[in-house]
Amino acid sequence: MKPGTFVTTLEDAGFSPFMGIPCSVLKPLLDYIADSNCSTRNYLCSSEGDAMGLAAGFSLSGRLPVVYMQNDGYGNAVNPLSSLLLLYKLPVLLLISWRGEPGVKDATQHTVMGKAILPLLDTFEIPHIVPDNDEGNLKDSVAKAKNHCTTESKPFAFVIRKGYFDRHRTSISQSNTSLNRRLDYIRLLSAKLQPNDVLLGTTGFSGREMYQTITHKGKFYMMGSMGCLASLGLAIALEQPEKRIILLDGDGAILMKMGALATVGYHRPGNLIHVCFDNRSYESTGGQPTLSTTVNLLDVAKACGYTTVNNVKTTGKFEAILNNEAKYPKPLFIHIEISLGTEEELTRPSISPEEMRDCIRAFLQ
Ligand SMILES: Cc1ncc(C[n+]2csc(CCOP(=O)(O)OP(=O)(O)O)c2C)c(N)n1
Repeated sequence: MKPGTFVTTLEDAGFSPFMGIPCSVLKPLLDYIADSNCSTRNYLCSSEGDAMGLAAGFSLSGRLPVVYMQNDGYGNAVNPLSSLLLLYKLPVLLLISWRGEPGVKDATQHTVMGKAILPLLDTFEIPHIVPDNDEGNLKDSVAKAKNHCTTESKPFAFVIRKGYFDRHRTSISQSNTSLNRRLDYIRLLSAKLQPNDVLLGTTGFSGREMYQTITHKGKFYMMGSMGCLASLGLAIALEQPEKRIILLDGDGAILMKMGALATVGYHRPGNLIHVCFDNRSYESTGGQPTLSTTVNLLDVAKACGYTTVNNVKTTGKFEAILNNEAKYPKPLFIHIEISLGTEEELTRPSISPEEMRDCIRAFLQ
């Protein structure tokens, strides 16, 4: 399906504006919406729950908003969906990508939600359609969605399969190429690791690059649960005070669950180093912009109670911090500004989540 046809069909039926969190399946759609020829307004936000709150406000103002998300993000949307949109009967159109569809090859982290998404929509009594490529059928489906939203005053969902959208000719990704890439920092860190260090990587490219590049035993790639790395790392830091716990996080992930920084600041583990790779983008879903362009994450970490915060724009400065790391009281937040770009051959771990769990558990004993 051409993303332009899709958006125009929705707009013609009165659906707009758009808001949400990206998924690579929706990349062509988001590339199209970012295109200057597209009249639809897209509101950036921090999480799928945040997007649902926005949608409720637009709905109260008489609009028919569209919230896009990955099916994993449906988990974040559930609370405002149930106790705001469904409770007050506020219509919204949900565009949910179907990662982990049973029988379709996909990354492991989508297995549970891949099976659950349609039954979950049924449980919430949200009618849903899995659209095919036919433009006539799309018009009928959009009319059905519009009719449900206006007569029942309730949400309706489109569940979008992998490969549904054709590519759009221009891509959102833009980068500040004067900066180093994340991989340069990960390689540097690899050379400075101590045998007892615990290295935890987030959803997205940070975790994947770390897992592929670094052979250190005490590593763990938290491949799903976007935004939970600080909480996970905090508990390990509190339980393992003799080890250095190093978190490799992304700006999009931190923004999604920014409250976790307050939890870290409150408990103040003396052995936690929290690295934020800030490329101002959701790079792993196609380079869509995050809110980090207008958020000073360094100030946020400081206000949340991190003992030391540092901004880094060069590998030289990062190296200097690592060489004198004992001088920086923890928790230490290192905000690294990076350019876009990763390895062409970036793989996903070949071991299962349970094997990964067993490796890190054994290391932590
Ligand atoms: C709850 C949830 N919403 C959306 C996604 C899809 N997703 C996977 S990685 C990612 C981008 C992460 O952005 P960032 O933390 O900035 O890291 P980068 O991609 O730049 O490495 C997104 C949106 C997800 N996995 N989980």
